Order: sequence, then structure tokens, then C-alpha cells
Amino acid sequence: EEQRLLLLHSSSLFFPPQGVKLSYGTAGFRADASILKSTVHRVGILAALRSLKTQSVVGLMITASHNKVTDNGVKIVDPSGGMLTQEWEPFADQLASAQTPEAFLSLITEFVEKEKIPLDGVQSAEILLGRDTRPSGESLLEAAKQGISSILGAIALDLGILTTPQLHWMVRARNKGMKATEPAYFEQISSSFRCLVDLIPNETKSSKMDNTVVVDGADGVGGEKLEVLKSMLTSLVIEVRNTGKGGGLLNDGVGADYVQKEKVVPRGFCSNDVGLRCASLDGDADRLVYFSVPTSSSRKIDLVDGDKILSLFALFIKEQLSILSKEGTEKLDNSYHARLGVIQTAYANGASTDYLKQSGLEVIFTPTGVKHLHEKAAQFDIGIYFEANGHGTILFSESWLSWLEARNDELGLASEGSEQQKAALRLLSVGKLINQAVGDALSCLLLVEVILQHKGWSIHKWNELYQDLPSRQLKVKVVDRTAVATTNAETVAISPPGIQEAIDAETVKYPKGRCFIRPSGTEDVIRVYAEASTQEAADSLAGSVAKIVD
Ligand code: 16G
Ligand code: ZN
Repeated sequence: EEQRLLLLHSSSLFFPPQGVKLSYGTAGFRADASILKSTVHRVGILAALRSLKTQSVVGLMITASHNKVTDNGVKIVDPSGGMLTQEWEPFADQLASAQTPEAFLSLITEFVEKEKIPLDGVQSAEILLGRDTRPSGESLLEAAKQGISSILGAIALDLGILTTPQLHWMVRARNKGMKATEPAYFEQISSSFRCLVDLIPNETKSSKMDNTVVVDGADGVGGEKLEVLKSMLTSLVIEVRNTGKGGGLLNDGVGADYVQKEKVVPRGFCSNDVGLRCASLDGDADRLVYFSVPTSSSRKIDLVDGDKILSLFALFIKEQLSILSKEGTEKLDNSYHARLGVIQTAYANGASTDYLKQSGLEVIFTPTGVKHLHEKAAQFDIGIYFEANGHGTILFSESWLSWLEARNDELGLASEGSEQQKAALRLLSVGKLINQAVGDALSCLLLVEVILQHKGWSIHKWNELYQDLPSRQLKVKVVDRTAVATTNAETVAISPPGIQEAIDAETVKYPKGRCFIRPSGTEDVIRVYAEASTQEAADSLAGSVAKIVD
């Protein structure tokens, strides 16, 4: 009864926005910040229920990532450090749309019963809270706290301004009984980076490679955190621009989303930067793309996107695995052959998929959205996933990692300092450097940098792994985006009827043509992606398919 009154009172202080239906979407609720308070309050309650149900620590992140500064959003981090289980998404939607405190309360009561959540005031719940640098973040975080405190036994731990991947990392660490502070995060990624640097072969160590990278921080949280991280590193010089301290507006003509979609230099970069290795983070630092400025006469860049980061990672991992599996002089337990898999979405450039397959890798496709890629990657011993937009990571299975640790010990005794042992150590360090909870621009940046140093490669050499097919993305505003439904990892539209046939009829007109449409998970639009052998052809294919959709 006390619990009922508490919830009723608390939710009567927050009014849901009228006439808008918010949905949990691909990556949580997102909208103009001015209408989000009641939703965030409710998500606070939901997070507390999730913690009670799982008897573990969960996270709640306030961010709208690469979207404009006046937007904001909220999402829940599950105990594993991954996204909220998809089974709870429909309930999140229902909660957000309840019109009165009473309706809200009855939804909660019903759900608590159905899910057998121990809402008795005896069990405790703990929620880690984080937010990006958006000005609206502070008051939204307050709303989340009020939601959490309306559940008996629930406590909120406010961790302040964090990147999204930092919060995911901390939730995962907490539930593994590890230290879950920001210093612990920085310590883990910087020390594993140093290990990888120490293991660079002497031949490439002496090659005079440029160890400077210039990073566009999107005027968000990532730049700020990178300033801290860079002071803990040697053998890498990081110059951060668009740190948010210079008065620049978050994601405005800057950031990974802008750079990847527009393929032009972000604000703060100019013709003086021709030839430098540059990188761009998004507003909450879970995406990373690289680029270089080819000439001083145009704003166009050479983009090195998520697909190429994936290719670089896959190449390195595969190399280390093959060194590891070479028969040494000693007879050692060589039995565990790691299953290595690569996960992409339909947005992956066709040339990247061809390249990966030709390199002998198993490539799998999923629908857009980190939760889908992550789930598939977790089915491999080593699963590498990336979206072309720069979100991705490498997952190592527990069983393979413990085999690798044992193997490393064994090699340490039998052939200390051998190539095989170095390969084992490198793989172990990658597992510590790369965020196992979610894609993380900061840890991916360090891994890219150390692999380039390892190989003695410039950004140009890396970019030449394969040549991207020209592509074009368009969006079409529609009244009802749910009218379009897709299958086969979003490559085939199954409704409205006949639309796929019309798309196919256009696509066959273009050499190397490939085209798909899908409803956005974050905006009221249908997205069109087209690829072809020339830019003109890709533009024209995208244009005619957009007309079919309209
Ligand atoms: C979200 C997703 C991202 C996806 C994008 C697609 C997460 C953490 N983020 O930003 O992975 O690429 O949505 O947006 O899952 P769209 O559905 O509007 O095209
Ligand atoms: Zn993001």
C-alpha cells in the first residue's frame, strides 16, 4: 500500500506530453528535450524494476547521441552492460503512453505480477545514472532520480557526465564484482593499450610513422574524456578539437554522424590538415570514423568508416590467431580453434563485404541497431561487429578467453617471449582494451592507433584495403513509417505490396547496383540506401527509389 501511494504521488507530479506517442525505438526514447520529463521519470521506475527483477545493478543513460542539442533521450543498460532486453521494450512503450497516474499504476501492478518482480520493499535495487553534456540533461536526470526513489528499496547512484560506453562498461564491471569507477575505466584501457604498444614488432617500431591523430570531439562528452585519457598514454599524440569548451554547438556541423553522412570536413578542420590522420566521435562517443583531407581546394574528405575499422580489426585478430595456432617446438594443447565471425548490416559497403569474404571470414547480416549486431556477435568465440556509421566492438567469449589465458601461461613456461606467446598476449590485451559491453569510440580509437603502429601503416595505406563503392542515402518523410516492413536483415521490403518489385526493377538498371529501404527506428522517415559503380548512378538510383516510396 505504501508503495502504491508513493508511485501515485510521484507520477502525479509529471504530466505525459499530449498528442505525442513516444516509442522505445532502436536505442531508447528520443524526442525534443522539452517533452521528455515524464518519460524519463517513468523510465527511472522501469530501471528500478529491472534491477529488482534481475537482482543486479542496471544503468540509465540520458543522451540523444548524434541528434541535435535540443533533443534528448533515455535508455536502460541491462546487467550484462548491453541494451535493455528486447522483451521489456513493449512494456516501456506502454508505460510511456499511460495518460493518467492511475492508468500508469495499474500497468505497473499488472507487469510486476506477470514478471514476478519482488516489489516488497525488502529487496534492494541499484541504478547507475549517467548523462551526456546536453544542457537539458541535468533536469532530466533529476526526473529519473525521482522515478527511482518512488520504488521502495531502490537507490540511484549519479555518476554525472559520462560517455554512453563508459556507463555500459561500469554496469558490466559492477555486476562482475570489479571496480566500476571512471578512473578504473581509464586505467584498464590505457594499460592494455601500453601492453599492445610494447608488443609491436621491432621492425615496425623503428619505421618513422606519424603517431599523431587529430580528433573531432563533436563538441560533446567524448572530447572532454579524451583529454583525460590522452595524458595517460605514451607513444601516441592526440590533438582534440571541438571539445565543447570553445563554445561550439554539439553535433552542429561536427561529429561522426555528420562526417560519415555528408563526407565533408567538420567544423574546426581546414586545408592545413591535408594528409593528417583525423577521426571523429559522435555526441556520446559510441561511434568513431576516421577521415583525411585529400586536397586543400575542396571540403570533401576521404572517409574511413566503420566498415574499414572492422576490416582492420578483423585482419589483425586473424593474423594473431594464425600466429597462435602455428605448431611450436613444444607439444602444447593446440586444440581450441576460435570461431571468428564478422557482423554487418545492410548499410555495410558492398566492397567491404567482398573484401572480408575474400579474406576468408564468415560474414553475417542483422537489422540495424546495436542490440541486433551485439546479440549475433556474442554467438562466436570472437565476434566483431560494426555498423558503417562507426558503432562497433569485438566480443570475446568467456570460454575462449579462459582457454587463452591458460594457453598464455603454458606458453610462458614453455617458450617465454616466443611469437606465439606474443600473439596470445596481444589477443588478451585487445580483450581488455576493447569495450565488451558496447561499441566505444575511445577504446576503438586506441585499438586502431596501435594496430596502425603495429603494421607501420598510414591512414592512406589502411584506406586502400579496398575501395568503397559510391553510395547515397536519402530520407523520405512519411505519415506512417510502419507502412514499410522488411525482412532478410532489412534488405527486402515485404510491404507495401509490390514495392520490392519496383525497387528491383530500378536496381537492375545499374551496374553493381544495390538498393534497400527501411523505416527509421529513430525518426518518422523511410530511409533509402543505394550503391552503384559511379556516384552519379548511386545518386540516381536512390533518387528514383525515393520517388517510389513517396
Ligand atoms: C541508433 C542506433 C544505431 C543505428 C541508428 C539507426 C544504438 C545504440 N544506436 O542510433 O545503431 O544505426 O539508430 O537509426 O543502437 P535509424 O533507424 O534512424 O536509421
Ligand atoms: Zn552515439
